[in-house]
Amino acid sequence: VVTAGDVLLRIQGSDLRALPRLATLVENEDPRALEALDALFPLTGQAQVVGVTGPPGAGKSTLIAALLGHVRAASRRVAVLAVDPSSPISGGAVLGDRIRMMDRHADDGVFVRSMASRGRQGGLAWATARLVHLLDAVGYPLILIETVGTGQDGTDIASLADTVLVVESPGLGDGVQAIKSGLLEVADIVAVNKADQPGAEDAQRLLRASFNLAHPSHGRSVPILPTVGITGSGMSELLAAIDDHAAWLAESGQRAVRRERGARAEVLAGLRAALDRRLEAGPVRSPELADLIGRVARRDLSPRRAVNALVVALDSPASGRSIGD
Ligand SMILES: Nc1nc2c(ncn2[C@@H]2O[C@H](COP(=O)(O)OP(=O)(O)OP(=O)(O)O)[C@@H](O)[C@H]2O)c(=O)[nH]1
Ligand SMILES: [Mg+2]
Repeated sequence: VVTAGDVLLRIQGSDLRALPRLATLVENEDPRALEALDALFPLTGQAQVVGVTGPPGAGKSTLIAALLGHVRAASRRVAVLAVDPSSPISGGAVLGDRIRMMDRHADDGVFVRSMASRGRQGGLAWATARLVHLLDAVGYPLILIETVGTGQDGTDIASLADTVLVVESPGLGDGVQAIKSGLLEVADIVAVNKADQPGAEDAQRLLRASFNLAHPSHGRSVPILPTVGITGSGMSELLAAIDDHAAWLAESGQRAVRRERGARAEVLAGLRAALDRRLEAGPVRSPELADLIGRVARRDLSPRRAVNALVVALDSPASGRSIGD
């Protein structure tokens, strides 16, 4: 088993051979790996985390594979996580396949991992956040996360990422899917992919108009860039837009705002999951809870008031040690 100390030593020696194994252990929520991650956490916060999202089949995986080519050509290291890759709807190729097609699998400046969101609750698997922290801690300066953009996932990716790249493609005659999905509200950059196909210019115009109408931008205009994932056309502009956004986040103070939002979302999601796990694990031994349950059973207290009393206890200053002791 890899200990936090082992990992730190190896990382300081630039030895990342333990990384895939540690990533698997973290993904499987191995207790010792999670402790290693806790120890590594202070090293995080250096990476630019880019959430790549958009409708099924828009070309996210293809685009990421093409973008990797440019990132590596600039000798930059990059990690890619794909959550629930290849939706059954589009039948698109999984990200790993795309990257192998580009013959980059042997390149140790690239770390690629696909994660299924099987059995995990809360839209985008919050397990992804842990892998992001791991990759950040071991020094990947750029981390791309592919996820199909629907409802909850869109909001989660916006909490997790510093930069949200929404990948759109010319619609099948029914307008632009991202406008309907509400994804544009979280977009920092929009790629209109499949720009080789008819309707791409219309899609760009439609998107531009939609941004002019709404969407808080904090004084920044959202770039809308044509791309062709299958040829790599538009990739240098896309990478430049990602770098520009990173610089803007730092200058505008928005990075701190986003990090705060992300920390809050992750802690609250973790709290919900931990509560669920704890409640499923068996009877709660707390005398306060037993007392409340007894009162509900005797019709002395309504279930709603019992729950309220428990939730209020979370705010009590007298509830014991502070967290992290
Ligand atoms: N013509 C054209 N086809 C493209 C382009 N980019 C991707 N495709 C094709 O679109 C299909 C879907 O591409 P993927 O990269 O798998 O799309 P995705 O968004 O990752 O799909 P899911 O992960 O399943 O949601 C594939 O057949 C790609 O070859 C492009 O720029 N132009
Ligand atoms: Mg994909």
